[in-house]
Amino acid sequence: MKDKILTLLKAEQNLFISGEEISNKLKVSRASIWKYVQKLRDEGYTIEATTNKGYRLSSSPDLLTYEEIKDNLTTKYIGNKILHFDSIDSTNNKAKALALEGEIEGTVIIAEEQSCGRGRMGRVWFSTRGKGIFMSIIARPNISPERAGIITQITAAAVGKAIENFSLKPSIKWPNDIYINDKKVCGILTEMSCEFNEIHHLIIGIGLNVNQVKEDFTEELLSTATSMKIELKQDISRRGLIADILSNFESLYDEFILYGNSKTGIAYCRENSFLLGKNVSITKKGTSINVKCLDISGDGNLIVQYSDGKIENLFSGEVTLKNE
Ligand code: BT5
Repeated sequence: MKDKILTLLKAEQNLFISGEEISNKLKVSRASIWKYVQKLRDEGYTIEATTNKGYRLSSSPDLLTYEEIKDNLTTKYIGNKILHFDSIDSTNNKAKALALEGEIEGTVIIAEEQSCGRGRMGRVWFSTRGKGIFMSIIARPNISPERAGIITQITAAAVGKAIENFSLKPSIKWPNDIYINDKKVCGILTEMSCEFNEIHHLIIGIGLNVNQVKEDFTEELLSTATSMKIELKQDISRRGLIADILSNFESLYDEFILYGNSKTGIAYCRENSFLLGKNVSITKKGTSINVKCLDISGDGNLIVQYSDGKIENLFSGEVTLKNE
């Protein structure tokens, strides 16, 4: 009911709507309307109330609820259902639990804050309240598990393209990081549940630093992390950005899943790669080995060359630049 009242208030675009009209349209008592208006105010909406005129929405908080995102959303199925949490351990954990219960493809879990945001291999993703994007998409691609790496590349391209709209220059550090001016602005955590040759579900977790200022980062992260606001020196609407990411993702994902074509996403990752042409060190079975990054394959693998000239396609892994 709260969301329905909000929709009516938004539809009036800064004009008053009487309590009677809301009550008639939604078949709800005037007392209940007042109660829901209070709840909306607690969430940060500014709603004026006058005895003669009724209610008027004068401002909305920068919240990543479906109600706030839907006006910008142009997707067909990705984000048709958005579950928004004020605080959660990890959006990937929640998405995984829901996927196991049968949640459909395209559902997106978003949180304002994560208490246990995760990176790869048990690492922590630092999630400042209300300032970043912390979200997970549930996907059920009908592809073999070895091709799942392409989805991480497609996601990186979707986020990269959305960042570019702000005249920033993102570069993608294979397989799952996005950098701006040599600092990490986004990390992607793709987790898969599969059996033999079949994927049950993929959880695509995206952590993007949007409106953090330097003081929001820990001392340790300050030298390696950045946010779009730090780079751009202005606040950014997280709603519009999320809608862009989801829309970019849907078109690249559809191209791949429906037509087997991953060229656009991979080409973007190649053209905006942080690694290609560079000498890096990779970790294999706990040992560091120096290699040169040659290319990204059509399957989203990193093609590297060892010092003895041998060339190999890496499916996943840790890559460290020589000076990191
Ligand atoms: C990643 O792991 O970069 C994947 C991060 C995915 C986070 C999203 S948020 C929504 C969803 N729910 C989750 O629980 N996770 C996903 P990795 O490549 O392992 O990098 C982790 C490393 O990045 C850490 O060890 C830090 O060095 C650094 N880091 C942590 N928080 C950061 C931040 N906010 N900005 C930049 N770097 C960060």
